[in-house]
Amino acid sequence: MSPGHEHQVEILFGLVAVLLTVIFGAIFLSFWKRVRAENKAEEAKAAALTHEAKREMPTMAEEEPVLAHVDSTGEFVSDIEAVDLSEALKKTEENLFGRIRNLFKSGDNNQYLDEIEEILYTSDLGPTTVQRLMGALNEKLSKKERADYELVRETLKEEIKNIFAGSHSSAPTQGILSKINFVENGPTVLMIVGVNGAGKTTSIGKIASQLAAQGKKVLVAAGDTFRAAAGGQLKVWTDRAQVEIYSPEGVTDPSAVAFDAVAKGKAQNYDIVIVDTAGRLHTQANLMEEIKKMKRVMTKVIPEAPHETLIVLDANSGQNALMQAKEFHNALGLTGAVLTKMDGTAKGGVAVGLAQELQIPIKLIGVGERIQDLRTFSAQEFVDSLFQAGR
Ligand SMILES: Nc1nc2c(ncn2[C@@H]2O[C@H](COP(=O)(O)OP(=O)(O)OP(=O)(O)O)[C@@H](O)[C@H]2O)c(=O)[nH]1
Ligand SMILES: [Mg+2]
Repeated sequence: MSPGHEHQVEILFGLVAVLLTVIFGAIFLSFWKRVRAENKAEEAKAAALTHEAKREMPTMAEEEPVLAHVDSTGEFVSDIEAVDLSEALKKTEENLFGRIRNLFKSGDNNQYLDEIEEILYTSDLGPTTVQRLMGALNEKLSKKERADYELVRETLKEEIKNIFAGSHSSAPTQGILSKINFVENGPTVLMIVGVNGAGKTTSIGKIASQLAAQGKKVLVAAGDTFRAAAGGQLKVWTDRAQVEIYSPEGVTDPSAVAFDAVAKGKAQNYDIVIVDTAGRLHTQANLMEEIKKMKRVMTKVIPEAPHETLIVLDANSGQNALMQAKEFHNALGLTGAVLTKMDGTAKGGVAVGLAQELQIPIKLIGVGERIQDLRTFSAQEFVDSLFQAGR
């Protein structure tokens, strides 16, 4: 081969090598891009699922061993850590009386009553309650006495006690059973209602656990057929409480679940049937009709059922809680309230507003996310702890 030809062959080889490099490079690049796009899609899908799961499943307290006993009065007592009510009410006390205390420290005692009124109006008691408390200060204290913080405080305390006396018994509570209309020839049916996220399912878990600790045979009905993750969440709670759950697969009608659960409770001699319901706003007319129907169908199995219709109210919702209770009461005829998230809220004063304006007894209070964080409500203890909290 002549040197000219050799050179041509070299050039040809060179060109083929460059071409092959370009082709392989392009193939590799497109392959890499595809893998990267697929990875990104997977990541986006995973993120969306996590988001969905978070939306569906509210945060739940980590499972803890339940170490508790029932004391001589029948009260459920946690052995892990006793919940100190005055500790839980500290922020509420600060919001109510802390500001009044500061006012007295500031000195200008001519303006006290006007300013006290303003403070009370902004502390979730509700206008009717504020008027009643101001009336007591005006009537019971002379002008001179009104400049004495201790006398003002005592007068407010007495009047708040009087408000509770209208709808709450002053007898010491004897455990959770003393708070429900328990029928010996059961089952006793409890229906739990309220707006989204108020703490219904959590409270049901806590209630079920206390009733089970009293030796009662408890069935919890998964009547929230609306939210996809509701059944699973309730199952976690019934497992913790070690009680039975009634959660039929594929049943989407909450009335059917309520009816069947009460029938099962009756047929299988359960002491208590607790019916969970989906959260709803009192303004959602169709959902309010649905819950009325749920209540109605239970009477077909047991004419007196439900023996208790309890509204769960988030204390943080302040004045809104009063509105919710009024509307649910109009629709369903409530027998009591469970006030949740009293731990750490500054709006615990809503308890006084509820007693004044609704005359519906607060039966239980939630003071945390754990299974043992539920207390029977005693007006006496509440008022004492509230006034103790600022000491
Ligand atoms: N700190 C505190 N958190 C609570 C209390 N009760 C409930 N929670 C929390 O409130 C959130 C909502 O509770 P759920 O029991 O799911 O409320 P729900 O009313 O069943 O909600 P829906 O079924 O969506 O209507 C959860 O994160 C609970 O842990 C309480 O007493 N204190
Ligand atoms: Mg729920």
